Amino acid sequence: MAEAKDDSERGEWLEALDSVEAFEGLERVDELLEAIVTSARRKGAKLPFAANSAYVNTISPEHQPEHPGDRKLEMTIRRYVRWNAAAIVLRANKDSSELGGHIASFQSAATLYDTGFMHFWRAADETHGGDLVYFQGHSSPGVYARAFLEGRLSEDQLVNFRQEVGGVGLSSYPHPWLMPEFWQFPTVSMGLGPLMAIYQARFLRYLHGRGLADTAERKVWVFCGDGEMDEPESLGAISLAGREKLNNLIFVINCNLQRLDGPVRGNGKIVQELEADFRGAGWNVVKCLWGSGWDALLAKDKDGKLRQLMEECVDGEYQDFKSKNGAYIREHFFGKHPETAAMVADWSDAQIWALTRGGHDPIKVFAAYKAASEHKGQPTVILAKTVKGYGMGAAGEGQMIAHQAKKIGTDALKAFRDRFGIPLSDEELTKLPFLKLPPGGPEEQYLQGRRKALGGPLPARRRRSTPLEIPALSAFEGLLQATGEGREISTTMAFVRILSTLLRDKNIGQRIVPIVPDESRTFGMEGLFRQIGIFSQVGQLYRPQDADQLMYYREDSKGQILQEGINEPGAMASFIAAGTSYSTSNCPMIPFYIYYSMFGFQRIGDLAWAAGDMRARGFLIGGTSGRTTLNGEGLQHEDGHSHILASTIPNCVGYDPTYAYELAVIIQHGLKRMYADNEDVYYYITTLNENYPHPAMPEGAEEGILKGMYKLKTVEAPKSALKVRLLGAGAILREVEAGAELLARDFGVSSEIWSVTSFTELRREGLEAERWNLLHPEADKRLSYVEQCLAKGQGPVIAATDYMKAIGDGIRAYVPASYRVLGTDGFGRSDYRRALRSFFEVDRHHVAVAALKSLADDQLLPAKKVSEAIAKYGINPDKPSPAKV
Ligand SMILES: Cc1ncc(C[n+]2csc(CCOP(=O)(O)OP(=O)(O)O)c2C)c(N)n1
Ligand SMILES: [Mg+2]
Repeated sequence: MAEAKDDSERGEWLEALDSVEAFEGLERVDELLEAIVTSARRKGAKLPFAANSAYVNTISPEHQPEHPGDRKLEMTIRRYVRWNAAAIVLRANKDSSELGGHIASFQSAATLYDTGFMHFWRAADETHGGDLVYFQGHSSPGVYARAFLEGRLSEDQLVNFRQEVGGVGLSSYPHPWLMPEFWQFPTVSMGLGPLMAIYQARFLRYLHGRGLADTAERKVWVFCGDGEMDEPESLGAISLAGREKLNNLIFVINCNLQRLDGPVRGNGKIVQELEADFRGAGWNVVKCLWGSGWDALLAKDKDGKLRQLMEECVDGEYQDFKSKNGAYIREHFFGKHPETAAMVADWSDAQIWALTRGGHDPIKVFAAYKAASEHKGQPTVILAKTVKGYGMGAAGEGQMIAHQAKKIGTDALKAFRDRFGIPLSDEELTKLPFLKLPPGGPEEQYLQGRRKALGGPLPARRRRSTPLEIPALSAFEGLLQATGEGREISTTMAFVRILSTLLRDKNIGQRIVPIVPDESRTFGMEGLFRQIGIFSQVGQLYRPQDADQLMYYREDSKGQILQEGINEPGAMASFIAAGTSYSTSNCPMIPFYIYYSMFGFQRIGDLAWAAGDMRARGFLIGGTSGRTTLNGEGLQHEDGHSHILASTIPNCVGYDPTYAYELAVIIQHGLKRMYADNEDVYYYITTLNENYPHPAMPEGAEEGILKGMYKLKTVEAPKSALKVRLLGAGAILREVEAGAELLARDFGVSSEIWSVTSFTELRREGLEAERWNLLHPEADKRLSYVEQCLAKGQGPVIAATDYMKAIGDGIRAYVPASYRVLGTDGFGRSDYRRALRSFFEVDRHHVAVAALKSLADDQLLPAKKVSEAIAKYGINPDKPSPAKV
């Protein structure tokens, strides 16, 4: 009885639904259902969660806008682009496959790119700041192919795809470092593009919110592969985009169902999975799955069997269908149900084969792009279904091996030519010529006309922006003086004072972008919350708990701080967006990203590499650095290697200063290099949380501070000829100073003390000198800076650092004396600083012992003296090595 009642009731509801649809349309159905569902949820009903819509296009044919272009001309142009893109790779691989390259990915995405270039992407001009397009890295041949048709790249450049050493070549992937007037965003390390783009879109809002640039009309378009979405970075920040309502952001995910090895989700459906992910994160999802040929079939699908079939098939099958032919699809797809088989019973196999996927249909793609561009209040993701290697036939279309295909046999090449109507004879074909559109013809005019209408060519990168006026060093006068009797500060505190000074500077104060990943209080920066505010598009919708405090937690729509939460990759992406704003927005900004040094390069190394490639400028401040200086936090927090990692990035300038005046000199000079002289470098500076007194800057020290070392002082031992040179860096310089006192007092050894602000810069300079000498064997030898510094003094050289020994070892070749390095190799652990420095053998006692041992090795002292020192300072000579325990 109950069941019968249920059924009839259900029938009534369904009938009502049909009737609403028939008389008022589907939108009204949506509205009513939403209201009913909301009401039912509030009553406590447990409705099943469904994040998915049906496996069909989001935009129905009735809602499809008119395609405004000349589709015939566009098709011809696209075919030329397709051909040239393939020819670029085929020619590079003609003789050997050493150079590599990809064909199949761009062939699957050609219409997706073409539609953007023809109708959507604005270049920067006087009236518009320009859209920002993140091209999928390995689709670069397609982008080059189009730039060639536009006359922006020469045939010579195309021939030299992936052959850059001679100077005319094209980079494998988008690399601003290698093609600084062309590529804006390095995307090829999968996942970084999507992540960086989200923060880029948010940064455009930041610039707008703060009144620094008008970015209201600008959009960020991001092209990613469906395989790429498996990278945690790809999806990791999508909820930020949803939360921040970034409707200036459009993701286009090319769902060709394949990655490198095989299907992305052979046993499932990547489109449906991504739809759920993005919807859950608050995005507008536009599925573009089926080409126009399917419209009539779907219109006939009254019983829903075709839709059911579309949902039943998994991606492994969809890939297989498109690798075969029409007959195969008739049998294995439509043939699964008698109703669907009947739908195409009177179709030819060729007609079935001609049914395309949404991402290959310009009309569907245009509709999706238009909807995305006009959507309000949410970012949009377009899930475009395509075929990997589209048009490549046996050479790659839907084939497992599609991704790696870089050679095409003559038959497959002919098939490709015929399929796309490429005007080449059999004989011409094998020479793989690059095709130009007939000069002055309608296609050429159309191509140029479209880009003209959209403001100019893309991609294009601005190299230079207006130089900024940088404050003189005297602006930091307070830090150049000694801290004074009994006052102790840390370099972190000194940094905060520098930052405060800069924030107040009338020329560049507004350009400073402090970025923190939930560590402001750690670094004593909480005063800035109140002073300059935390950026929030909606201001502050609550009364902060500490509102009655002087320095309360303030969010503001004009706030200057980017508070990224516990999210180092996101904060680094903000650093990159701010650090490249001089190029992307013609608005130089000065990011200071302050974080726990251990969660920097080690954690986000690939983004730091991308920042270098992208020519980002700004300051990374590795706080609480040093393996024995951040003492209590132990193994996971104590960084003794970030400077080594930083040194792997060619244009990252690293410093490990000890004293406040060193920090001031370094930052002031960095500002000048990056923002007045337009140098494409960025800085990594470590700061410490250890408090101690700071001396005044020694006269004339600036140059040495910047080059990497300068003589700090001499500690003379009375009545002795024994001399050593002690180099100290960062936190350990002060142990070196104390060690020098021990040496003088206990062993009558005099020391020259050098503060090493940057072993990395010293090594780089040394390498350059060495290289020059190698290549100019008969010229006067160039002395490295290290050699110059140490040429005059006497005695062995001992260096000590809170970083691994490798950092000090880097200058060994340039030290004109015996050289010993103390460093902190091994896992950190918690204890007092004094205990840790003893454990890692970098404290004053070990400095003294090391100096004596060097003197003994140089036959200047009996070895017995070293033993004496070991005993005197209570060192256990048989204690296990800190690098091993
Ligand atoms: C971090 C990272 N890992 C691996 C690669 C190597 N790689 C380049 S393309 C590719 C497959 C890409 O598949 P998908 O994202 O689906 O793009 P499609 O070529 O199918 O459009 C791989 C593994 C890379 N570039 N970056
Ligand atoms: Mg793919």
